[in-house]
Amino acid sequence: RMNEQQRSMLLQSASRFPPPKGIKLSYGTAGFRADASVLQSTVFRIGILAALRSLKTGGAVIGLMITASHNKVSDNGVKVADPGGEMLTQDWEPFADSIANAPDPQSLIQLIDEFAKKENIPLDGANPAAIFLGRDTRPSGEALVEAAKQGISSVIGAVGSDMGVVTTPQLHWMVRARNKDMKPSASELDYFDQVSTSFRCLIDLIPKKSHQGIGKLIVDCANGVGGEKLQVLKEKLNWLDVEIRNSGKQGILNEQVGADYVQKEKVVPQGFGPHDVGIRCASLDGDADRLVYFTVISNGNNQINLVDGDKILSLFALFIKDQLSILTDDKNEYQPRVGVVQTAYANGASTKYLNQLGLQVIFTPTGVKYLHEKAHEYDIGIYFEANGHGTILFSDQFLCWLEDRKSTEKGLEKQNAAKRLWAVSKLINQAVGDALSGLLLVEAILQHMGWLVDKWNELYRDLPSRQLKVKVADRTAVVTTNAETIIEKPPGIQEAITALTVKYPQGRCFVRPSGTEDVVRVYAEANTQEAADELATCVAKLVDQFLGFHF
Ligand code: G16
Repeated sequence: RMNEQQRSMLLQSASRFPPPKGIKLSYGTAGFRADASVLQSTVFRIGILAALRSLKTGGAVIGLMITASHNKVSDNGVKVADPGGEMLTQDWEPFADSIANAPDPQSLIQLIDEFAKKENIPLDGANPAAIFLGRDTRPSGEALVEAAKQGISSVIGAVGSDMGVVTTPQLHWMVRARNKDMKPSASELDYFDQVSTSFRCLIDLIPKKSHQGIGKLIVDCANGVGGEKLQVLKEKLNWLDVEIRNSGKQGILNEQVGADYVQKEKVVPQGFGPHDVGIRCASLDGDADRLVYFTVISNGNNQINLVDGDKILSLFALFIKDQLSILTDDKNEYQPRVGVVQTAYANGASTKYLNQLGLQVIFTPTGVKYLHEKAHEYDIGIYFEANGHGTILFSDQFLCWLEDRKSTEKGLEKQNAAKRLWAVSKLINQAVGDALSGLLLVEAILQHMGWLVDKWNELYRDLPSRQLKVKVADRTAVVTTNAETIIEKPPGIQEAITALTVKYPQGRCFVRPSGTEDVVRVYAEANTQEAADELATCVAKLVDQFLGFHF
């Protein structure tokens, strides 16, 4: 049972953070997200949750990140990182939901008390709890971090360490580094050291013959935190051939810039235009956990060739497969299992390509929490959402085997392949999708292959697709199944969508409620752009008929 001192501390602090009236918040695809003005009490309460999670996991460091990632600048949100750096365990989401919506301090404390009992969480003040806090560049971030700190310090023994303005993946990395890799400092500096060292290692291992220039890279940083951090890497790597744009000095966060905009609208971000034709360009999102590439089409009226998350996944898969085939053959006792994880948004052509590479492709619902979990089932699990969020996970068993290989392999080729895979495991974020380390890996692989961006883009040709958003009265009315490809509720709509879809050659279409914005998303794919556009528009109208504001 909670002791009296703890109870009165919680009561006192909770009364300073009343929940907003008439608003129901829910834990979505990646934590809570809403207009920043209504989030104080939610963030305060998630501060408490993070402290409880740390107590539950024997004092491991938990991460609490204030960000609304790709959403507009007036929104904000909170993501929680578990001890391994991954997203908060899904079993705790219902508790997060219930405390976020508790109407008053008394009911909040009752919920905490009951949950602590059920989960056997010691609330007697005898145990330490540690939380790393971070935030993106949103103006509302500072005050929300303060609210989170108040939540943390109302749990006796809990200590929050403020990491300041960081990318979301940096915070997840630090949490993991502290808990799993036992790095005593686990600071941002360590992050920069590790990614730049492993990047350099990959570059040093490039065979001389493919060592040719691949030209300059321009990065759109969504006017977010990524700009400042990429600048650090640029200086550390003495990397002259990268130009940083939309770094946030002017311009509004995520407004007509960034990975979400570029991937969904398929047009150039602000600050890009005809003068960039032929140059390799990339876009990060607001908290730098997503990455896409593109090139500007000449005379194309701001159109782009999009190189999305699926293509990044394909490039990574190809490289990993190549290195593994140098390293192993049928005679090897140990055959590492490689798995690829995608969602329904994956372009059909990418799945076909990955299958042709002989890789096993698995589908999960949208949200890194699902993809990450699935990828963990493999020795090498590669996951990417089409929107550019993804990474490569390596199992402990595989890394042990690899470590041994690095030194015991006789042939230089094999030794180098082992070293490359090792460097990839150090470079690419093991906790969550990370635009900065992902970008460095793309750059290293392109240099290794001696590939220009067009060559990469031609790995396969995307089926034309279109994504739309529809505002509806209540998006929770849409319930999906089968990795979000089929609508179960409301009745009738799925039949109507299917009837439309079969009219289009290579047609595929699905509808799901967003877990980060108050909209329903429509995705359509077909053999021509006109057909994909038409299918998406027709289905968006259907969604409006079934669920729109028709009072
Ligand atoms: C978050 C999640 C992603 C997800 C995206 C969109 O991204 O981390 O896994 O794909 O939301 O989700 P939804 O379609 O449900 O709105 P971010 O970059 O916004 O944190």
